[in-house]
Amino acid sequence: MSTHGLTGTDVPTLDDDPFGHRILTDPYDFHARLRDAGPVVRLPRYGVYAMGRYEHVHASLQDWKTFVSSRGAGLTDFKREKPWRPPSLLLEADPPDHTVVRQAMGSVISPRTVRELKPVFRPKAEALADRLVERGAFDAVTDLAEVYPLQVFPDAVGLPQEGRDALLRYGALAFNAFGPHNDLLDAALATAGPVQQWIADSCRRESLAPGGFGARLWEAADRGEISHEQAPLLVRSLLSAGVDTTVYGITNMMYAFASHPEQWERLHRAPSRAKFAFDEALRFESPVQTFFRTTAYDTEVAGVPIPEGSKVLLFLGSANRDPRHWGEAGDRFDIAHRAAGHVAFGMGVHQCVGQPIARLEAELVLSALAERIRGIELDGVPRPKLNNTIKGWASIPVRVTPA
Ligand code: OVM
Repeated sequence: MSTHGLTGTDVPTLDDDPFGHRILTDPYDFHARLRDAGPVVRLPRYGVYAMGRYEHVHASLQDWKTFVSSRGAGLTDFKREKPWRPPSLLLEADPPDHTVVRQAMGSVISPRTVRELKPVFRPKAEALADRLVERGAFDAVTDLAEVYPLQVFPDAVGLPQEGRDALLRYGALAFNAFGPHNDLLDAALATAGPVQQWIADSCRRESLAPGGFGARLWEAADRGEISHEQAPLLVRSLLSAGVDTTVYGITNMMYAFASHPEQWERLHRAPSRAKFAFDEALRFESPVQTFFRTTAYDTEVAGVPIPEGSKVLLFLGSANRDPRHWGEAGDRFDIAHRAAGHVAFGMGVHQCVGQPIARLEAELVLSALAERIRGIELDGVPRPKLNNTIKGWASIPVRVTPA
């Protein structure tokens, strides 16, 4: 670590590339160095500031007036550079605009919606669990985590059947696009044309089946809660944030258990703990690792000055293991941990609005498996899947013992 004077004050500086393959594959040593370097650190490679400690990540996420989202939640500053797509009305907006749109989305994804979806989602989780247990060995990513969300979510939105394979590719593109224009973003952009076209077509009113989330967003426009111009962009938010996030959430949860078989045994003895186990897995290996904010004016965090217009990279995955907050147990996966307060869904006005759906999917899958499976273990070497923002695995071979 070196320190360079910026405004006369020393700000710790790290030369690492947090979007390079090495750190994306295994970020945890870097996270520890980031937290130990100070509450605010400079990453000169990208000309940005970074925070990795729970206290300051948490506080910055809550402080939407200072750390704005309307200039982009990625490396691109929308005030200086053209975004790769029209900005999201939810993620890339501030109050008061954000508040209106968030309310409309919140009325469509309500606790009631989720109660109604449960009887639709549950049998599919149980049927999939039955098939996987019967096989005895399967890939927790390609046979489970990439399968279940796509069995339930696109139908709940009311999407056309044809072309749904675009969903995962669009998610990979959107999450890579928060990072720098590196090899990962280039690879996603190479096939982006038809993917973006399918997404745009699917957001139109005519494409969306009655009764689904998509149609209900258009109905919110009919009621005047949002405008008819805003409706397709809100549907786009569902498609951007609703698929990969849950795929990676279930993936990382299965990785945590497969690499901690003793935790699975405890879950098997008490499958009703699935809800808490999901939170602990999100804390332990957070799917969304980072988001940027931009400072709206000159500010100061823990005595460190940050000038107006600075991009600030918030390391959610690092905050979720910070020993200053979680103690030495922060690095351990333990389903008895009180993981409440983790920032894997964000915090503050932007905290994940789709959370009830993500929880429903993950809890149904996990409890169905926990009831049927006594033991789980790795049956091969997991292969990581690299993305500038979302952390997960391409393959996790597992072997299971039926109950
Ligand atoms: C959006 C959105 C929201 C959260 C995450 C995200 C691609 C996108 O509103 O489009 O990631």
